[in-house]
Amino acid sequence: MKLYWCENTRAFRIIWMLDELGQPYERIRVDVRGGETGENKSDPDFRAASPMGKVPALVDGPVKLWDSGAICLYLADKYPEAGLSVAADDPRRGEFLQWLMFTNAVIEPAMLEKFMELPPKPQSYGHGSFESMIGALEKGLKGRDWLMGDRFTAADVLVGSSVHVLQQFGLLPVITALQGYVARCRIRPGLQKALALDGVTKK
Ligand SMILES: N[C@@H](CCC(=O)N[C@@H](CS)C(=O)NCC(=O)O)C(=O)O
Repeated sequence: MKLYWCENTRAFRIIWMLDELGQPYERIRVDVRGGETGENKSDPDFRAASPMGKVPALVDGPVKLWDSGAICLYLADKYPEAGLSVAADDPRRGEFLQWLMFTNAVIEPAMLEKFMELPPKPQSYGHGSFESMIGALEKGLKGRDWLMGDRFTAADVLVGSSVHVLQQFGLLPVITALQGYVARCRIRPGLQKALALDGVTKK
């Protein structure tokens, strides 16, 4: 597998995910901040893998994926022995998918609303509001170590990575269930590895 990656981007999620899986891969840096002349930005293999020129992108033989949520689900399903997915015939598959989509569909647009200080329009925005996003997350994590209960899954890689960023930016409310969750995520070796990589290669 080839992972197109850049430091300090959403690609850190996939470094974490691949570490949880223990699968080998090649990491290729794409300087997404360097314009068209940035390292590997116009590499035809990268452009073929990522039509929008964004990272992360993953190539696995003929398979090309260019969204962190899709990549996490693909990898979790491809390596079921790692226990990061919930099988298609499991009654809890729906709940798993719900949380798996929550980051890109709800947390990220809600974060943007907060960062940009956009006027709240909870009925128009698909993500509702920053507050309703936090409320849903708190409810989902109450009394649980992970989103699916005792089991850490790919949904935690996605949600955990965004909650980590929220806390870095001082936006994570002081709510026991959320603070405990981010602390549990931060001691995962895969997240530490992803963050170290962001630090050491930072330009
Ligand atoms: N929904 C995508 C978003 C990917 C994305 O926006 N990546 C940013 C870095 S975090 C990027 O590559 N930006 C460079 C650009 O758009 O040129 C995902 O989650 O993978």
